Amino acid sequence: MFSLLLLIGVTLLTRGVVADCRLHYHDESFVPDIVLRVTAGNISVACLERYSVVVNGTSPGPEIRLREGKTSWVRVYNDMHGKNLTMHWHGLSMSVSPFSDGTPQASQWPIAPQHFFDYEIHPCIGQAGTYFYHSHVGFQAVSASGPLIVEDQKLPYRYDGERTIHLQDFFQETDGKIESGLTSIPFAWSGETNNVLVNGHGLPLDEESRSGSCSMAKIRLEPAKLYRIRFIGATALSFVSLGFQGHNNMSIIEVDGEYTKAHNVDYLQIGPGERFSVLLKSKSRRELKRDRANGIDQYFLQIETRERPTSMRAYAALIYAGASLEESPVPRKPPLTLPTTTLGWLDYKLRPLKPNNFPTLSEVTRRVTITVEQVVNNSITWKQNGFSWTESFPKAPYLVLLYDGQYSMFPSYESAIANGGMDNLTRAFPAKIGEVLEIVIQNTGSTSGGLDVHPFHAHGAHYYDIGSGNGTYDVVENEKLLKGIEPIRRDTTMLYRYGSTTMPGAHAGWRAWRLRVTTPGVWMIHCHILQHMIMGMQTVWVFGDREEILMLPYDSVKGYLTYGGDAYGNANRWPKCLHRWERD
Ligand SMILES: *[C@@H]1O[C@H](CO)[C@@H](O)[C@H](O)[C@H]1NC(C)=O
Ligand SMILES: *[C@@H]1O[C@H](CO)[C@@H](O)[C@H](O)[C@H]1NC(C)=O
Ligand SMILES: *[C@@H]1O[C@H](CO)[C@@H](O)[C@H](O)[C@H]1NC(C)=O
Ligand SMILES: *[C@@H]1O[C@H](CO)[C@@H](O)[C@H](O)[C@H]1NC(C)=O
Ligand SMILES: *[C@@H]1O[C@H](CO)[C@@H](O)[C@H](O)[C@H]1NC(C)=O
Ligand SMILES: *[C@@H]1O[C@H](CO)[C@@H](O)[C@H](O)[C@H]1NC(C)=O
Ligand SMILES: *[C@@H]1O[C@H](CO)[C@@H](O)[C@H](O)[C@H]1NC(C)=O
Ligand SMILES: [Cu+2]
Repeated sequence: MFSLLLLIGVTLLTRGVVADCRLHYHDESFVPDIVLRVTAGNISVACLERYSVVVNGTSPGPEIRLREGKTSWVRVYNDMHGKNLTMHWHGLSMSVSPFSDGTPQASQWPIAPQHFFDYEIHPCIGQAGTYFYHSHVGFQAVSASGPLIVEDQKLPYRYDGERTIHLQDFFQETDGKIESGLTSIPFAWSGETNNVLVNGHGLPLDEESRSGSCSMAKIRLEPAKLYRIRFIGATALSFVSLGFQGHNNMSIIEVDGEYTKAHNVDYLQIGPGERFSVLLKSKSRRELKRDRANGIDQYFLQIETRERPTSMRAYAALIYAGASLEESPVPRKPPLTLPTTTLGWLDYKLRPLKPNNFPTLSEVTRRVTITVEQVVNNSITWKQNGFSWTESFPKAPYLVLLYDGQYSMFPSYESAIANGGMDNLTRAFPAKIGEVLEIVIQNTGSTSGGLDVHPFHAHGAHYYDIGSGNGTYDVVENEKLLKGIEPIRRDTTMLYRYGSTTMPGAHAGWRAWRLRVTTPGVWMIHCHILQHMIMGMQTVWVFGDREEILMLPYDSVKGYLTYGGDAYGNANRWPKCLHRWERD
């Protein structure tokens, strides 16, 4: 139990949910449900050393499990010196815990070095699924991430066991060097990924660098079982295609935390930020016996990167009990032929397991187009409707500025409407509660004619993904493709490229979403490629009017409004935390 702290005891009624807003001292009597400790140091990955930010000493960090409909407190320690930190709960909507979303300069101050912060997380009923946590500062998420599973009260599919496959990139340069290169004049690229890691494991591509100190990931299976395999795209840059050798097709049952009707595929395409659960039937004893008689006793998960100058291939091993080889050599010849990028993969094909209140075109109140463009000169920046957003703008988080009465940072709705959706003074996209937005992300040729792919991710709420295509979005044509179907809700989907070059500024591919604006707050929509984020490919959305956003009494949020304020604990001080949900 926690000890109760004085003053504020207002109970708010938000959308039928009783949200609390009492301040509590989280002293020694308060026991967080989960504790994560973040440090920076040298780690050895895939036979290489790298100075990395890690959670609980490892990359990926430990898998954490929450329950839908239950409030959990996660205490995150920034044990680093000279580095800020936030933790983002990727895919969870954080609807009533606005200071817990983990976006620096949007919803909260970062956790200062040698401080800790207690995140209140309440996955609502219906949000069970596959997520991950990651730092939202600079390039830290390349290594500071881990699986986050929201367990079901009642499973809609039955299976015998589950496995998590957390995919990450490995860059040799440090975060600091990569960040400064991407933002300096002249521009310096991070380089390409050295490897794609599965659950932190990988073998170097060149044989000379391999040694006993690293190995590929082993995924252990028992025969004749149905497994739920949860794939997490926690890569920084890599967009991958992957498949299992020698196994039956996989059946997709969950995407980005929402259950779907089962859909069979023989490969997956996963961009940074996306998650998929599939059901996979393991081999029967008879099949294993037959294969062993033919000298096969292990199978590979084959992973290949796409849409980069060169394609990289990585493997993990599927191992059944009794396999003769424990250490898997890399196959001499790739066992699978994985397709090149399938443009529009699964668009219009997946269906929600339960009706999801998909808004029709006639319900759409406003269409906002985010036109993305790469501006190339001595520096390279990404712009949305002519503006970049990085952690250095604004000087304090929007939510903090608003609570602090700096209403000039409240985006002007009128100016935004006049300007295609964005208010150019605050660089924010405002929307009113109750609006149904159609958000179109429009790819364009860079000032030097280049094109790239971008996994677009939204915080705050899941959107209905209404597809993608070449050229310019055409609402009439797309409506034909949507006729009679109910698309699923996602939080990350790919903006493809339909060629590697085009004319500067030419419209060259789009992705579109519909969004019911229900949750007041400050939420980000951004490309999930970490390099692109640092280069400006982020936007901030302000949902609700001033009163709706500033729903908490000022006295109860004071500790959140300064960097290192009372809501943040340290060695000498317990934090004073706002409880929006009572703990069950
Ligand atoms: C992380 O490490 C701390 C101690 O260093 C431990 O108390 C905590 O349980 C660990 N968290 C998880 C999720 O394993
Ligand atoms: C980490 O490893 C790098 C490369 O091996 C080395 O240059 C550096 O000194 C090491 N740093 C620490 C803190 O051990
Ligand atoms: C940490 O964040 C604070 C507040 O935004 C900022 O003033 C400070 O420069 C940051 N520190 C580092 C090392 O980036
Ligand atoms: C596996 O999926 C592919 C298409 O994705 C299909 O052509 C093939 O028939 C499927 N095989 C089985 C055994 O379902
Ligand atoms: C290069 O482009 C950036 C982004 O548009 C701009 O801020 C900068 O002034 C440009 N520099 C030059 C030398 O043109
Ligand atoms: C900002 O938007 C206003 C319209 O609201 C427009 O008049 C002005 O030119 C814009 N400024 C810039 C720098 O884009
Ligand atoms: C996309 O459209 C452009 C312009 O019409 C065309 O040149 C290109 O071939 C198309 N790409 C694909 C993959 O359809
Ligand atoms: Cu991008």
